[in-house]
This record gives sequence, C-alpha cells and structure tokens, in this order.
Amino acid sequence: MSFYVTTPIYYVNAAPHLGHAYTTIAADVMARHHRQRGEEVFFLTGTDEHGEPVADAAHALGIAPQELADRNAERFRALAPQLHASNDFFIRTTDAQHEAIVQRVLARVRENGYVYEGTYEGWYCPRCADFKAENDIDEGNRCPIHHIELTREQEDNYFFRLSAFQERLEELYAQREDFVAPRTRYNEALSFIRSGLRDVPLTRHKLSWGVRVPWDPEHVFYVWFDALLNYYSALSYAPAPASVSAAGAAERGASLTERMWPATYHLIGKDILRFHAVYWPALLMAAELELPRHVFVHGFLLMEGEKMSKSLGNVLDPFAVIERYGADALRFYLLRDVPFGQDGSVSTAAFELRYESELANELGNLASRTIAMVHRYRDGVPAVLAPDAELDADFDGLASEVQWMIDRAELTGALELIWQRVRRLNRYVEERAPWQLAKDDTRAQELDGVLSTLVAGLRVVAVLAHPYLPDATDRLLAALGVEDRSLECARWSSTAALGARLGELAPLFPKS
Ligand code: ME8
Repeated sequence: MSFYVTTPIYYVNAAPHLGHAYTTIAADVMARHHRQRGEEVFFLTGTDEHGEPVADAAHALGIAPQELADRNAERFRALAPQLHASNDFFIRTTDAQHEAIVQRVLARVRENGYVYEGTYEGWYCPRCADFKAENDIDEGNRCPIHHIELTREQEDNYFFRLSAFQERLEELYAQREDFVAPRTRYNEALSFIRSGLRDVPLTRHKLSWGVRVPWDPEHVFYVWFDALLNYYSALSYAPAPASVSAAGAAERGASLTERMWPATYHLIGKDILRFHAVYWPALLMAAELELPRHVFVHGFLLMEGEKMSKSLGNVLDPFAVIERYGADALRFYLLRDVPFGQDGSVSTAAFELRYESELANELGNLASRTIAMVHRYRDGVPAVLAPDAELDADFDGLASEVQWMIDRAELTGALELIWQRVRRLNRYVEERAPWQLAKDDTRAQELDGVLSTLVAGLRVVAVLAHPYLPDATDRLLAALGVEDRSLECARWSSTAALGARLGELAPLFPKS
C-alpha cells in the first residue's frame, strides 16, 4: 500500500501565514496516520517561485525574483518543522530538476497535439496569476479575491487545448464521484466544466521569470502549469523516505515515481479548485499520465469574517501561537474548531477556550490523574487485566472508525470520535471514583480493574490522536511505557502499558 499526500506549493511573494500552516498540518495528520498503518508514505510540500506574484513582489522591493524566492522559501521550509510537520521532501519550483521535468512533460503535451499559437485578450489578476472570465469579475473590473483592479492583457501566447478535454473530464466526474470532495466542490468543478471549457494560455511572452519554453525560448511557461507539475516532478529527484526504504522498494529497483504515482490526495484551499480539479487532470491526460485519486478542498480560515491572506493583511501569526502554546495546540485547534472542508472563523479567544477546556482539562487532567493514581495506589504498576466491558461499545472498533474517516479526509470528524472517548473516560473516572475504592480494601480488585481500564483507554486515545498531537502523545505514550505508535497499538484488547511500571508525566498542556 502506498499513500502520497501533497499541499499546494506556496507563493514566496510574502511570508508564511496561518492559512499555509493549516493545509500543511492537515496533510501531516493524514501522512502520520498512514505511517501508523505501516504504509509507504510520501508527503510533499514546497514553494511556488515563478510567475507574476513573485516577480511583482520582488520588483516592489527592488530585488531580483531569485533573491526574494531564496529568502522566503527558507521561511516556508522552516515552517514545516515548527508545525511538527513530517514532510518527506520540500520542493522549490526553481530546482533545476523540476524545471527540466516541466520542459519535458510540456513538450510531450505539444507533441501530442494539445498546444497551438494564438493571441490572448482578456482580464488578468497578477496576484492570482489567473486569466479571468467575464463572469468572474467584480464591479469596476476588480478581482473578486484580491479586490484589486484587473489588467487588460493582450499577448501572443501558446495555448493549451483545454477544450479538447471537455468530454473526458465529464466522464471522469461521472465515473469517479470521489475525485473531488467535499460534494459542494465536486459540483462546483463539474458545473464549471459543463459551462464549456475554453483553451487557456500555456506560456507568457511578457514575463521572463519562469521556466523557459524549450521550443521557443522567448516564452516562459504560465506559472500554473509549472506549479502543478511539482506533484509529479518531485518524485523523480526526492530521496526515498524511510517508510519506502523500509519496504525495500529501492533494493527492488522501483523508482519513487513507480511506487508513489499517482498522488492519493491533493489537499488544497477552495481558492485554487479550478486549477486542480479541471486544468490539472486535463494536463495529465494530455501528457498521458495517470490522474490523482482525490482532490480534497478545504475552506478558508476567516478572521473577522474576511478571508485571511497576506495580500489582505489580516493575519494571525502561527509562529506566535506556537511559541506560547506549542505546535500541538495549534494543530488541534485548527482541525477541531473549523470543520475540515468548510469555512470557519478563527480567533485567539476561541483558541484559548479550546486549549484550556479540552487540551488542559479534558485530556491533560485525565492523563495526569490516571498516572498519579496508578503511582499512588499501585506503586506505578497497572494490573494486566482486560478493560471494563462497560466501555467495549465505545472503544471496540474505534480505530477502524477513525481510519474510515481519515480515508475520506474527514479530519474533524475523526478527531471528534477520539474526543468523545476522552470525555467518556473522564465520566468513567467520576462514576467509579477510584479514590473511594482505594479507601476500601475489599474493593482492591475493582480498583485494579478501573485503573487498568483507564490506562488502556488512555493508550487507545493517545495512539489515535498521535497524528494530531504528535508531541503530547509521544510524551504520554512514553510515560505509559508504549514504544509502538502503530495502529495495532490502538486495539482495545491490547495489553501494552499493563504490568510494567509507568513513568512520570509532566503536565501535557500547562496553563499559562
Ligand atoms: O495559490 N484559509 O499559493 P498561495 C485556509 N502557489 N487556507 C489558506 C488560507 C486561508 N485563509 N490562505 C491560504 C497558491 N491558504 C499557488 C498554489 S499549487 C500547484 C500552487 C492555503 O501561497 C490554502 O491551501 O496563495 C490555499 O489553497 C493556499 O494556501 C494558497 O497558497
């Protein structure tokens, strides 16, 4: 089994913000979960460095585009480890290997008859790097996303014959209803296709910051075609990740492309749906390459009701949140508070509430008091006993349910399933009141059962929540003496963590 997940590659025209962190965190949760399943996993993120958004920003600063790209790419590269994102590679579209593959694949698209010369005339947004159709323009010829005035472009270009794929794309959507999710985004993409596809510029003549067109070096490729191909090109020069080497793939001579292509999930924000759900499959068909299995489209994080973006300037700084509360808290908050796939507001107040009530009180206290009671009443050693049958209905099969949800990128739903069990365990503590049982020697066996059940429950929720809270669950599982992080360890009947002395646990989510 192989699992390949990607984030969009982010523009280096400005610094990373919470919106970028969001997609990277979501992809990381999926990658970590699939590694827990023992699969070969490749998780890709990186930066989109060509085109007008970057050239214009560099020009405004009076520096060369490459210099701006080098400066900001490092900030995006550094963001991933700060988020505890376990990406296997970081691609930059200025990598020479990427550029060579873009040239090779697009030359092939031309050989296959899908490229012709023409003149483009229409509206263009330099921030989106997007040619706008007449019905996609706000009053006063403004960009509906950036609210800036659009430019009227007239340019001799090479065109990509997108219209040739009208029928094949309609067939794709008919045959694979899970190609794009959630359903609203599938419908949106399909209605765009049904409204009639028009050919789009494949190259730019006016711009020099891009990948040279091999058959006409006065042109560079339109940044979106260059950018989309990162998902394919990275596999040809990234080193094999540990999960793949472990499976012995390299020894058997299979390349990463052979092992991992096509991508299992492209995670994107709704702003770039059309490029991924329409242009990208058409381009792959034109190049005779296999299509990705799923494109999952999440919503926007909103602040004060507006899309948060660097160009609108209303940004909550993920670095500041991480510095104060840690990456786990940010990961948890974003996937818990905003249903993954929908738009949602984020705020410092809502963050602090979740941190305090759910992380510190519900999970943090459950872990501390369980471990403290095992130390106090049983010298740190929970008895090897089957967990209380009363909780079977809640915990049996939980791992499969979580797996089912994550297979559908329902990351908020999966986390909710886990959190219901955290709450169930807290109720169980209150119902059984182990501190009362401890006062009565005749109830020693009952106390053993309650403590072992709590330890088993903690183990299950920690293993399942590990992709969301990698640091806190590592510390918790270490205190429980559990080394294995695989999903196998989330089985309710497993006796891991029982019969040996538990370690100490510092507060998982300290209150500030
Ligand atoms: O579009 N809420 O790059 P970009 C949620 N280079 N997610 C957000 C967000 C918000 N407010 N703001 C940004 C590009 N994002 C192209 C992509 S891919 C081949 C090329 C996230 O830097 C979300 O994933 O503008 C969105 O799609 C992406 O950042 C856009 O990043």
